This record gives sequence, structure tokens and C-alpha cells, in this order.
Amino acid sequence: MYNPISVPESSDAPFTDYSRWRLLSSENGRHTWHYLKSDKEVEEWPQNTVDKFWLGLPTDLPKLSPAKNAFEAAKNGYSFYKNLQAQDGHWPGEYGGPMFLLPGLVIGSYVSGMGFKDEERREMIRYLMNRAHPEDGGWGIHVEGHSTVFGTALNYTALRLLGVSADHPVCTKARGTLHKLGGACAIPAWGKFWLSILNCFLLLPTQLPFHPLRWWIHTRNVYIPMAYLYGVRFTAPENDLILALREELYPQNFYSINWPAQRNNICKADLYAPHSTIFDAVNVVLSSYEMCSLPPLRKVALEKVYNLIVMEDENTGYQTLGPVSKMFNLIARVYVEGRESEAFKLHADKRSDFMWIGAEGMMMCGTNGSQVWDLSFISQAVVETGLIELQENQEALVKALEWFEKAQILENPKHFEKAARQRTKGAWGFSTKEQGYTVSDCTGEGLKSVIYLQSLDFMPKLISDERLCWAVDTMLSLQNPNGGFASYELIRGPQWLEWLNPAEVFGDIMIEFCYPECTTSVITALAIFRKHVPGYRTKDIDTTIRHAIDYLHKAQKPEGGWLGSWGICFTYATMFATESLALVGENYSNSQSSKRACEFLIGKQREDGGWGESYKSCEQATWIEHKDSQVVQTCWAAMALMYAGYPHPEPLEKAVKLVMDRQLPDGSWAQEAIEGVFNKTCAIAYPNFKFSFPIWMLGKAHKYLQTLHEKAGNGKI
Ligand code: LAN
Repeated sequence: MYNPISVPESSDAPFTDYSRWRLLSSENGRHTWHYLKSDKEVEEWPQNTVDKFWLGLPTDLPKLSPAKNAFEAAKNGYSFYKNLQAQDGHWPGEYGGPMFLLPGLVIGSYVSGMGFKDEERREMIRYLMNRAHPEDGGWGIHVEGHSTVFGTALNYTALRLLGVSADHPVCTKARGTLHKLGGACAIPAWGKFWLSILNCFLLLPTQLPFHPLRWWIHTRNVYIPMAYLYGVRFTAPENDLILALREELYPQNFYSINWPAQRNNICKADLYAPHSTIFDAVNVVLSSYEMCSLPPLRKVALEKVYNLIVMEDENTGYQTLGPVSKMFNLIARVYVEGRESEAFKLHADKRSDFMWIGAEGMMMCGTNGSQVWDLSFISQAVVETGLIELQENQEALVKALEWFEKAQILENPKHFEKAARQRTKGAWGFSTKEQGYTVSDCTGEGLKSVIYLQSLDFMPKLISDERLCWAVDTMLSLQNPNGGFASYELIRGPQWLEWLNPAEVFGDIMIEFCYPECTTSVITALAIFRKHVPGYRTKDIDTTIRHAIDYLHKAQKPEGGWLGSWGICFTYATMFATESLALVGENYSNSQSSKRACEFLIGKQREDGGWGESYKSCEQATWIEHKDSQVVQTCWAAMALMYAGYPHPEPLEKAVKLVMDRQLPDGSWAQEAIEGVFNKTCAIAYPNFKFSFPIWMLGKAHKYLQTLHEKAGNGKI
């Protein structure tokens, strides 16, 4: 369907004219990239620093006077970072990392008949070329991972669908690696599904919606449209390209493959969560049922499932919860309603919210942005460090508050109980109001930021106390019986559902779990709210906090740290947990828990003063050193020590020195290793963290160290 495209052999050559790309921040906090074709448009809409920075072009921002202390370094950092704020008040950012999302975008669009602009195709190709493993030419599950069948077969397919010829050197090399890994037969279940959709894999997995409403929301929202597409046996019509892919993806003859035997054939390089025996047994039962399914029952089930898909689209302004469900929902809607439908148009419009052009080319992001999340850290950092007292920093934060005001969700979803949704009234989500999902910790960080900002004399009061109370009601509705908080909803299913995890490449995905990170954001927000609006649900808040602290104590690992689930890894979660403990007065000098946390971190500090953990810590649930110390993790560890009231200045001084030494003359920091993670195995980028956390840590450390030295001078420590 897409015409063949001729692209350079190397990604060093320009694929488009980078001076023509613009990021548009429009209504509802959306951000989308546009390529200006005419010189007139270029003249009317000049490229700004935000565009240049994210495209990897020189920003030409001035060199700043070298910082003489930590506060000055924070100030320089913010002087730079201020330039990356979008017109509408938020800090946009790339949200790449996973390498299984772009193929979904491409395959889903291809089978739905949704085209791409030429420049988008070129930039996606460039991205895939840049991200191919330098040695073997394959791709992994995320940008830093080793080559797997999942990554290689899907991204190879994406390149071919985008129009690259099979004998382009990038394809030849990747195909060699794919065949060495055993070929696409051994691809994990989600890959089998995508290839089946494309009619390049004859066996579809047999997962049916089995208590789906109890599953973790991302898993459920992926399997709902998958179940539909399987139920209707959706496959794309054969064409020459698809026939060619059948030859290229498999080392053996495609037509001689025993498809049922491939169900449990997963390449070792891909496998993280092997099927349980129970899962395999369920699969056998379900596939027998598939041979004699009852048509009337199937019809009712399909109608029910389709209705869930439509409700999800409508609840989220066609953003949907995430990038995988986005493309599956699109295919299902097009299958039923056709290419001329309103659903097709709305899906096409919102598809661009996930497409981001970065220095390496165009990618499919993990969500439609990380707007609330990034904005809340920098807002709190600027207030807490005192940078807000400088007049030149105030206007940017007025805009930030205006953005938060527009981003708060004021109602429950249009389809609420019927779509099995958690309440949303008063919440903040991770990205935009339109996407419309409550996230426990985003509501917490959003609420804290608003309270901090609105407490400043010069700030307009844009959000009423009543609206803050709605946020509190939502957070209070999210505490689980063990005291902890999960991500989007209460835990709905039993832990043994994990035995039915069909995905092979991810861990802990079947139900919600409690997380130290989410728990902390909620209870610190509640504590700050309690001071700000005394008298509102005081008893509920007290009990919630106490109970959450019990959960945190239990979640502490024997070594003293907490295991992170959304950032890498122990440094991240330990920063959150020590903040919670500080809230109830637990610190190094009076709490065993806090002291153990500090000793754990001190034990991991390197000679150079930094901390560095690999994403593998999250996979293996044990500390694994990164080869280099990392600025962002050093900041998390240093912040943890400060929350815990660590009394000795030297480790902090060394951390501050490392972060200052790595600051560039314009006040920025270079990108280092990837910062985030999800579902145990997949790393995801938070490139804005390299600004918000150093600024925050340096400003905080400046005050903290001053106090320590004063106390020492007074003989108090
Ligand atoms: C995110 C990103 C943000 C993250 C935090 C707010 C940091 C976290 O504290 C709670 C969980 C949450 C909201 C989260 C959940 C899983 C997401 C949405 C992601 C890591 C971004 C991408 C990921 C999503 C599941 C990717 C699509 C892949 C599937 C396996 C469906």
C-alpha cells in the first residue's frame, strides 16, 4: 500500500530538512510535530529553541558564568531549562525507549489503510536505522536491550512496510540476525498477534477475555481489542509485500510450518516470564473451544467487547490509554465502521500525538506525552529550591499553574461504571486531561505542585479548595487493604492471575500491584493538603497515611532499599520511600528503617561520588551496577539522603560535585543512560529528568549542607 521509498544507506545522511520541523502545543496540552513545506510557512512560523533542542540541533544558548556553588549550578540549570518550556506552559518531551511500539503504529496503520506523510515515513525509517544494534543490526525490546526476535521481526516488518527494500543493507543485516535467532516462529505472543493481523502468521494466540475487568488496566485494554480481532479472525488481505515478508521473516518455508506447534515456541533471548503450566493448560482448553465455539455466544461476546472498545475511544478523545491499545482499537473500529467513518478520522487525528521526532528520527511514544509528570517535578523543584524568589523565574511558573488548572479532570468519565472505570473527578493523569485516566501518583504530584504554586504571594489562585478536595477524594478512594497505592486503580484481582500472564516478555502485568513510588506521592500530597485545607476528612487522611507507612515498612528490602517499578531502580524508589518516612518524622537518627536506607545507599556510592544502576536491576530485582555513574540517579540518591536527614556532609558534597562537574557551560546536562522502566523489562526514557532532578537536588543540597555546617559549627552534630 505504501509505495517503495528510496532512502540513503546510512542514517548519517539527512532524511528530511530538519529546519522545517515544528512542535505545536495546542489545546488540551496536546503536542504534535509538523513539517513545513513552503518557505512562506517557514517564515511565518520560525523554528524555536524547543524545536531545535528536541531535534538535536544546536540551541546556541549562551554560556553562563560558571557556578561557584550548588545553588548557582541549579540556577544555571534552570536558566537553560526555562527555554524548553512550551508556549502553553508545560515542558514537552520525548517519550521513547520501548522498541515494540513503532511496529504497532506501522502495522496497525497499514492494515487500516491509514497513510503517513512522506516525511514521517522517512523519519521513522531513520529512527529504526539509528536504533538498530550496531553489532548485529537487530533490535531489542527497548533501546538499550540486546536483540530479540520480538524487536527484530517487528521492526524489520515495520521497515519493509514503510517502503524500504529487502536488499537495503539495514534489512539484510537485520534479517541475518533474525534468522540466527531462529526466525519469526519463535516470536513472543504479542509479536505473533501483530504478525497474524498482517497475515504473516497463521496461528493466533487463544487468549479470550478471561475476567478482563480484573486485570491491570494496560493488560486489559490491550487484550480487549486483541480478543475482538481474534474473534473476528481479522487478517489483512494478501499482497506482494506480505507474500515477500512471509519469505523474509522465516528461515524455513512459510507454508510448511506447523503453526499450532509454534504457540509455545519462544526464543530464549526474548523470554522473561515463561508460560506457567496452568496457562498452557488453559490455552489447550481454549483452543479446543475455538474449534467448536457457539456462534450466538460468540456474537454476543463480540458485541460486548466492541462496545468496550468504542467506550474507551470516546472516554479518551480517541487517545486511548496507551500506544498499543490505540492501534488495536483503530483496527477494530476500521474493520467494523470502515475508512470513511468518523472513528477513522478521529483516530487518525490523535495518532499524531504519539509520534515524536527526536535527534534519531521519528518514534512512537509510550503515551501521548508525559506532560503532567514532567511539569510537576520542575514546578516543585523551582519552588522548593527558592529559585522562584528570583523575579526572572516567576512568569514561567504562572504559566505552569495555568497549565495545571486546565489539566485537572473535573468529571468522571462519560462511560463510567459501564466501562469499569475508576473515578476521575479531581484527578490529574500522566499526560493530558483529554486522555483522561486517573493515575494515583500523578494526582499526588499534581496536587502538591498546585498547592506549592498557589501558596506563593504573586500567584493567581486558579484552583479552588473545592477542586483540591475532589483530588483528595479520588486519592483516598485508591488505597488498597495493605495500605499501599497502585497505579491507576484499586487492585481488582488475585495475585495468582499472574500465572496466566501470556506476554512472556513482561513481568507483573496481570493485576495492579502496590508501589512505594505511587504510595509516597499520594501520602505526601495528602499531608501537604492537610496543612493547606485543615478540617477536610482529617481522620481519613490520618488513617490513610499511617496505614501507607506500614505498607512502606513492609516493602523495604532486607538490604535497606526499595525496589523501583517505574524508574531505575533502587535509587528511584528509595528516594520516594524516604520522603514518606520523613513525613511522619522518621529519619536517620530515630528510625531503623530510615537509617538502613541511608546505609544501603552509602554502600552503593562510587569513588567519583555518583551512583549508577543498570536497567537490569529492575529485571532481576537486585542491584546491578551500570558501567558509569549517572547524574539522574545520583540526584535521586542524594535526595533520599536528604529526606532521611543523613547527618554526614561528605557523601552529599561528593554527589553535588559530580553533578556540577557534569554540567555543560550553557547550564544543561548531557543525556546519559535511560531513566525509566515498566513491567520489569522495558526501559523508557524520561529525558526531562536530567534537568528537573539536578536542579532540584542541587538547590536542596545547597540549603541542606549549609544547615549541616552551621550545626557543626555550633557543635550540634
Ligand atoms: C507509565 C508511565 C508513567 C507511570 C508512572 C506515573 C511513573 C507510575 O508511577 C505509574 C504508572 C505509569 C502511569 C505508567 C504505566 C505504564 C505505561 C503507561 C508507562 C510506563 C508508560 C508506558 C507504559 C505502557 C504500559 C506502554 C505500553 C505497553 C504495554 C505493555 C501495554
